[in-house]
This record gives sequence, C-alpha cells and structure tokens, in this order.
Amino acid sequence: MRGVWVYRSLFNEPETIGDFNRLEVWEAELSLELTEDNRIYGFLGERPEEAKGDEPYLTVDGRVEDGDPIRVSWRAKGKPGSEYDGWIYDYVGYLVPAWADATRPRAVIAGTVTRTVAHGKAPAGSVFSFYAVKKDFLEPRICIPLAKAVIDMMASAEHRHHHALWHGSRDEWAGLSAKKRAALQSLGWQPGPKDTERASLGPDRLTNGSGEDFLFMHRRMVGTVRALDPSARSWSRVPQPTFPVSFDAGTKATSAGNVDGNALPNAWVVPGDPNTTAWLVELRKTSTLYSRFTAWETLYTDPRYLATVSLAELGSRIEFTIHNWMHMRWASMPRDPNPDPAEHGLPVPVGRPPLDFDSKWLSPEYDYLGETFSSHVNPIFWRLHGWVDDRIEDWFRAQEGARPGVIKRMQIDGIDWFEADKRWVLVDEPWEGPRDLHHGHAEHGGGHGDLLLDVPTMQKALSVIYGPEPRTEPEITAAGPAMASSRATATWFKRVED
Ligand SMILES: [Cu+2]
Repeated sequence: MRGVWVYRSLFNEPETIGDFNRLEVWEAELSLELTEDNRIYGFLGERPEEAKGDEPYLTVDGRVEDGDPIRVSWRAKGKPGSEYDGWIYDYVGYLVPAWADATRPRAVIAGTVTRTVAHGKAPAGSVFSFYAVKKDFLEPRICIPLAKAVIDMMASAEHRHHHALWHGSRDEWAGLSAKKRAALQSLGWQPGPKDTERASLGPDRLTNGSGEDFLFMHRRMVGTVRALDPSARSWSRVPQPTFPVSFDAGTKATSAGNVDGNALPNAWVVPGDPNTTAWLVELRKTSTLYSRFTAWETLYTDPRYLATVSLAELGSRIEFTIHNWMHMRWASMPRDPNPDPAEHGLPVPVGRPPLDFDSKWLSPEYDYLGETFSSHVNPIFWRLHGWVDDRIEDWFRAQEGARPGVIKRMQIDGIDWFEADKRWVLVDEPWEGPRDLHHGHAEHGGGHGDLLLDVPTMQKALSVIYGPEPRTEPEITAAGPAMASSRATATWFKRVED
C-alpha cells in the first residue's frame, strides 16, 4: 500500500455510451503511508507542476485489513479553508489479485466511493467506481542525481570491479580454501599484505585492522566524489521517516514520491530466501529504525564509547552493523538494465549473479544499493558513506579528549589519516587493492604505486572467490556469464549480528 498511485474515478453508467471521456469523474494523485498497525494515511489531490502552497486536496485516513483480497478503506476530508473545505468522501477498495505469470506486475486498487456530505450542487449519497494504479518508486538517481562526472567514473567497469572485488576479497577470505587463497595471492588480490591478510569476517575481525581498511578505502572514495560533485553531502543523522509527497509551496511534481531523496523503497520477495525477505521488511520498519539504527548511531557518536575503541574495531563494528543495514534499508529491488525493451526494467529479485560480467550491468541505472558492484553508483551511497566517514573525526575528537596528543594525524597516499601506534591505530598501510610499484606518483611518496584496476585480472580474481574450486595449480579459468555460481546473493551486504 505504501507509495504514490494514480487515482481515477468513473461514473457508474449502466448504458453503453461509446465515449470513455464521458465516464471520467476525476483523475488525481493518491499517496499512502502504512503504519505497523495497518493504518493508512496520506493525500488525494491534483498535483500541479510546482505547488504554490494554496492548492486544495483531501487528507486520507483509513485502514488496511488482511484477507484475500486485501481490503482497504479510508475517509477523505477536504483541506480546511480550501475550495474542498467540508468535503467528505468514503472509500472501500480491494487490492486486485496478481497473476502468477504476469511479466510486469503492478499493484492496483479497485473499489467504490461515495459522497458522504453534499457540497455545492453535488448531493450526498452519490456512488462512483474508482481504481488506483501504483507508480514506480522515484529512484534517487532521478530525483537527486549525482554529477555526470561522478556517474561516468563510478559506473565504469574499473570502479565497479574494484569495489566488488575489494569487498569480496576481504569478506570471503576467511572461508576460502588454501587453493583459492593461493590463486588470489598470485593475482595480487589477497586482502592486505601477502600472508598477513586482513579478513573482514574472520574471528579476529575486530583486532586485525580490517576495519581501518574499510574506513580508509571509503574515505578515498568519498573524497574523490566530493571533488567532482560538492553536492554529494553526508547524512548528518540517519534520516527520519518523512512523507513521500508534499503540497508545500515550491514542491515540484517531479519530486512526488521522494521529496528529499531519502524516501524508503518498499521491500520485495527474494524467491527461495524467506530469511532475507523477512529482513528486508524488518529493516524498513520505523520500530527497527528506533531500536537498531538509533541505538547504533547513539553508540558510534558517543565520545565515552569512541575513546575506548581502536579505529580498527570501530570501523569493523560500523561496517557490519549500521553500514550494512543502511545499505539494505534503502535498497530498492534490482531491475534488469538490459536495453532491450522486452527485458528492460524486469524485476531481478536476487540481483546480478556475482560472476555475470555482461556489459548491461555497467549501465548507470544499475545502481542497486544491495551489492558492491553497483551500490556506489547510487546517490544514497554517498550520503550513507559520508555519515560513516564523519565517525572517523568523532573518534579522533573523543581520543583527543581522553588522551590528548596520543593519536597523531598524518597523510597516507594523499588521504588524511593517523599514525599507526599498535594500540589505537593498528595498520600503517591500509589496504585498497594491488598497486603498480613501478609507476608510483612521486608526490604521494613512500614508494606507493597506482592502484591496479585491470578489469580482466579483477574478473579472474572474482571467479576465484565465487567460482568453483581451482584444480591442482592456482590456474584460473576464464570468467564469463556462462560460469554459473551457486552463490546467487554472495555479494549482498550481509546481516551480521553484533
Ligand atoms: Cu564499499
């Protein structure tokens, strides 16, 4: 029920009239929000190109009742002081059944409406039919787009493969066989220095420095994007729920459904995976926002807590709690980016298979927040990672308060960072991926080379991680869409209890 609908009401005309225009009563925008106790509320009104703030509309208040079909009823009342003042209409509708074989299912409410109170020459007791058709979720890429330079860079094959492989290598390392580890090492894609790798999900994840890798690598990404697009700003706080439409002065029709860019997309069903499906629902509840997200945010901004943890522990805890949960709360169901109109936009509820390297997935509209190949193409990623990055300075201030002068600032490869001291900062060279030691930038010093972003090599490394066991030698098979992986959701941001 959540979302924006096109509402259409029709006369109950019993004779054939041959002209559908004569059946029209009203076409308007219906917006609905659903609470956890099945109350619905919202607006019904005509949406101007740009609201002046004095438009009439009706406010909607009602209930959803479970059943087959689902029943929905509401009363709409005209806005006081407007030309709809005093209007009262009552509605009963049903969510029409879905066809199992429908290729492009769309939610529709069909029902009946009555004028409960007369207004003007319109008598009470008139009855009309209506149906409402659900609009697509207004994606952040449309309502709060990133600068073209950012999209071009982040949607490139190099950056997509780098982000996917960087996360995949450290997330999967602890569970890889010796052969797979050797194969990744031979490609230079082990997470961290060879033989002292830093797995992000191993038993020592809070103390091995992987959390510093997480904060450092994303600090560079955030800096790169802000240099290209200064409007890519942080969430200063985890966004509170807001109503997805507004009739306030200046509100543009193009923002209806996602007024501030932070609107929550609906959950979806992941076939064969009831746990993930339930998690997607749970994540979107306001009660989960207040219990989980707010509790984490309070902890990770509390100087008393921040003064007690190493940067590595903080990074790892943030990564696998609020960070992963923010990714999945704001993720909207992935859709096929295939330019062929027959395929384009079809639901892909399990997302891109991790070894499907078809060029269609490079399309800028493939910006699914739930996997690392695509999340950083989504505008929400930069708000979310801005929030994560701001915790680094909170941590530094808390450390300064508790033990002034102990943590020393320094730059590493052009990134503002901290000197390793084996207690509060564990790693002196955070891991970003393999580097070309022969072609370093002199100004970065320290003999650090450029990051190696060779796509065929990165595809081989991803095939090691997500593909079948290598045979005897660390010899790699060519990657490609034909190489089916059994790990359909391996690259999703995970639920890790902490
Ligand atoms: Cu990332």
